[in-house]
Amino acid sequence: MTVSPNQPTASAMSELDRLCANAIRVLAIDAVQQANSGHPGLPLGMADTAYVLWTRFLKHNPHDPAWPNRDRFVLSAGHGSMLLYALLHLTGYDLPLDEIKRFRQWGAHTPGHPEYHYTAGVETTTGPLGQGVGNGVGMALAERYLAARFNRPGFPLVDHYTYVLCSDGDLMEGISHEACSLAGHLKLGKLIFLYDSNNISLVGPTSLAFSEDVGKRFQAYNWQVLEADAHNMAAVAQALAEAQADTARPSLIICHSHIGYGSPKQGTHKAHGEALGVDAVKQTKENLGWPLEPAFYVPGQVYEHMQIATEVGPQRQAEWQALFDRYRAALPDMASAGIRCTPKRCQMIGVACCQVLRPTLRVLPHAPPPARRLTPWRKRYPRCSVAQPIFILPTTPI
Ligand SMILES: Cc1ncc(C[n+]2csc(CCOP(=O)(O)OP(=O)(O)O)c2C)c(N)n1
Repeated sequence: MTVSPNQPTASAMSELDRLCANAIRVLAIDAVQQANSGHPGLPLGMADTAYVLWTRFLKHNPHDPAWPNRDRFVLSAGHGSMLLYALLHLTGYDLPLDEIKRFRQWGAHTPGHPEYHYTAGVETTTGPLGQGVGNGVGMALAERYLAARFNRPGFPLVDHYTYVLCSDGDLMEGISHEACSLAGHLKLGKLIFLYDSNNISLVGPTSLAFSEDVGKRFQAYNWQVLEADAHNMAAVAQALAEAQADTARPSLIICHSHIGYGSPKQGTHKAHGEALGVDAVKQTKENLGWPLEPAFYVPGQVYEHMQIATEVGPQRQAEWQALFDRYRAALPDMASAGIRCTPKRCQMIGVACCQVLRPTLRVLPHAPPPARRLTPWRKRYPRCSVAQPIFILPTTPI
């Protein structure tokens, strides 16, 4: 069967869409409950938004999670890791239901946060809030740099988006200011943030410690700022389409969500970071119109619908591979240099530290141009900054 990639339209969402989002919610609360550990609030709150992104916009291949031109998805609010594991499971990655049931258990492929390329399909999730924001900016910068270096007319070899799901805590952190300022300055138009704005943090409302106007702040950084009701799938899709369309500015989509959506703890910090409890899980399922038993129940039509990614993804990868084959035939030297630089073989570190920066720059042919690399004072005092992405070349044979 030939499958067209899902179009990023704001078409009406169906009951099936709602069912799929609720499947994400139920897997998250059952897994956290079984582990008696974890964070149900974010997956419950951002399930609708994440579902829209993953099924209508994200370019990914569950059968080959590391293919070079995939879109990147960074879960900066890594504490919501069950959101990501549920998405991976439901869209057909190598993450069976038994692994979901073993959330946060020793040896499981659902260890929780932070995580980096341990579970197939996890790009990176963070523990220290704000770090994923820096990672995302670094990844978008890497995309820009590699595109400038290797793309040629008719050969858009490097051409993907970087999506970051971040939370209030991420944007409170100082690193988010530095990283996002740079992203705006560099006009990283393929960088899209989904900001889970739920007004709740670890111990209470964000108003206890956070009162800035985040939208105005990002406008000042020269970002496009959009807003959407996180539970209105059509609105989220519309905002994502607008974000993609603005190629001159990174985009921040402020997603107004209810933490713990559907649970009796909705809208309170009690939904943030502990199992809901048996009664509250039951009540949540009732509110969502979900069967109470068995736990971890997912209707067949949810799998059927969400696993379309296993058909669309390989198709998109095959198209890219055909492009690369033509590129290799036309530009063999560039192609072999490019292979040494592919994200599969290289690791981009968004935040470089001074101990590794200078020696690394000496040996890496693919580091950014000197003007952005070391200004005169940085030559004397190189410091930590996302301005210095580093491509670590593979030690294994290519
Ligand atoms: C740098 C850093 N400081 C503190 C923490 C501890 N911490 C984990 S989650 C959290 C609150 C996060 O609140 P928010 O980002 O609003 O997430 P939500 O409650 O909406 O899920 C905190 C303070 C951390 N992970 N990293």
